Amino acid sequence: MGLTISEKIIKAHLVSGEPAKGAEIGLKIDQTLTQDATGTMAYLQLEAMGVGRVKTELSVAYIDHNTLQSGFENADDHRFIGSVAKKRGIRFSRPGNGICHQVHLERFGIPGKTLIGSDSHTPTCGGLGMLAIGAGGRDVAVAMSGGAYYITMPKIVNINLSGRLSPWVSAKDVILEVLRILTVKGGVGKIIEYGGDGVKTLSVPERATITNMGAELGATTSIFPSDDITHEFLKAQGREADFAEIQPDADAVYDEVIEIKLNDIVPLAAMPHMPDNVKPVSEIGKIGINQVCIGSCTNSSLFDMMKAAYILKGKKVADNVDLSIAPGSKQVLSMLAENGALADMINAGARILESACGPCIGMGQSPNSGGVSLRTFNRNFEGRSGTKDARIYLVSPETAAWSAVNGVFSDPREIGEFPKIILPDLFDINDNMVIMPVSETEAENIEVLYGPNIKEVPPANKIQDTIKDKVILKVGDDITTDHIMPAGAKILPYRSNIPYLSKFCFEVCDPSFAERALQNGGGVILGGANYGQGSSREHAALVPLYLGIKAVITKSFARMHKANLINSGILPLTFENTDDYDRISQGDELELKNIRDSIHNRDNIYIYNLSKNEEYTLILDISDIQRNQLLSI
Ligand code: MIC
Ligand code: SF4
Repeated sequence: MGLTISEKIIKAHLVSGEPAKGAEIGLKIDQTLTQDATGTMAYLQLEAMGVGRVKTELSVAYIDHNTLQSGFENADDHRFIGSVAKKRGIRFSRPGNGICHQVHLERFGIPGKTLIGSDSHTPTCGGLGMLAIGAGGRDVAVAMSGGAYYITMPKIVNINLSGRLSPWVSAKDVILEVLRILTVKGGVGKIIEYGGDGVKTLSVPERATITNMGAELGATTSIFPSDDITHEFLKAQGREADFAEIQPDADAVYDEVIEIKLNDIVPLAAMPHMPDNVKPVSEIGKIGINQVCIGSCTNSSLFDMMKAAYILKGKKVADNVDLSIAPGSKQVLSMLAENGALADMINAGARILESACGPCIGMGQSPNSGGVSLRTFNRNFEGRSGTKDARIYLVSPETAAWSAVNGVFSDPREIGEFPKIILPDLFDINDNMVIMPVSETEAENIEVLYGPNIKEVPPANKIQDTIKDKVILKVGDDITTDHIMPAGAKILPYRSNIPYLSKFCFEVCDPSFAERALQNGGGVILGGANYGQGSSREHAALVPLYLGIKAVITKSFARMHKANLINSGILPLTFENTDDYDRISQGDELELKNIRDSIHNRDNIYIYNLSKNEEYTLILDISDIQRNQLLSI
């Protein structure tokens, strides 16, 4: 039987288990990446592991999230990460060098290699034919120290692309179409592998837009073949030697095949407040808008920026619109400056932001009250922009730029003839914002520099045999890690300070939660389906741990959050019968007994609702390695 692309890479990196669907497998990790908002926790854990030098082929520490230095905290975090990087053999990408995923795609990703990153959009490098997976900071620290990365062998879904995109329809519309079909839960437990003739019509950055937003499907990762187009891209990045062709075997077997005709796709938008709430732009109508933001790891490549610049050239941003543009990397920004496109953007009235995550993570550009904001980003969760009642729409750079000029939601197909945008044979290559680590001997003289805001990582919970506690919070379906542990300019500087951060836990859903949890000495959280979707941030587990949460009971969990809960010693339990969710109310007193034995014997766990005098069955759906991990804390 032939192999898929993912199976080939998995086979070449397998260190434990058999890659049978649903079985646990351990993978050798070739490369890691971290960003600063999750990086401090990852490096604190790496330091605690006592690792001299990292064991990976390449590890890069990026500073791209917390770049607003309105106090000493972020600068201290940058300095801490930079000092660990220098000492431990990690490359350090300085603030301003760009968004981790865009820079990694340009400068470091290699087809056929494995990459894990402490950021959910790590699958961006799947656009290069790399098996790139998002993970919690602790898992990335383990990989840096030479340990395997464990996943449940996913199902492999083939999305067969045929035809070619119509003018003004873009890669963003492809992934929005996939989200419309599969929803934010549709990728859970799956790798999405793209194939078909249509693939040949998409450049590497376009493929990367598609794999990037596979994170919003909940997929383990997404991947494209590595072919002639990948070869051209790597050559233009001066990295021809990194090229390797990777195609699925002709008789590869997939668990599911989805056909998408590129010609049938039209400009789409994800409406507030979920990335799968997708509608054609033409159906949304010419509604008034207040803000447009172009950038983020989804849409900040040179190609995307050139399209936006073409639309803006010689025009003026509408008076009612605030347009900001953040090119994804120093390479993109400097090339826009050299070819004049940057001047076209500035002359049209765009506000140019530094090459970083910026508004995507609520670091500035929060919209006005009730504002309508069109963004080329990947997440439009409620409150993430920093303005709770703002309405965020996710669109392509073409739709964003054209709407900014018109002042209303506009379909870019109105523009007329599509320009020929020629990408360079050779990109500007200048890695002078990547600081190399020192040699092993010199490393002895390097001091790791902590700051006063960098506090310890709380030790994981020791699993008790009995939990008798209150349901301290009940929430619904699709709770994101942005609900559990919000981001934004005010809170992000405290990513290294769990006690301070804890004040904001679940602030979007229930501002009194943190205080109530502290007063009660913790408790149990009750959640709906796909609990913990979205980011990789382990803060969404470390903060509940700090607040004394012992178990989270849900209808189902998102992959990375579940792993982060286990790393923190918080039990991720699901209902055997999801209707039981409705039987439990916030405030009910629950009792779970014989927990350690049940974990050990792989038994179900029974839960008694002392307030309602009822009993329900819970499942702890985890691997043997995770069982041992929980029992050994
Ligand atoms: C995000 O897009 O939500 C983030 C910020 O990049 C997160 C990581 C974090 O919370 O620091 C992610 O996607 O993993
Ligand atoms: Fe940064 Fe936004 Fe991408 Fe997260 S999704 S890595 S915040 S640009």
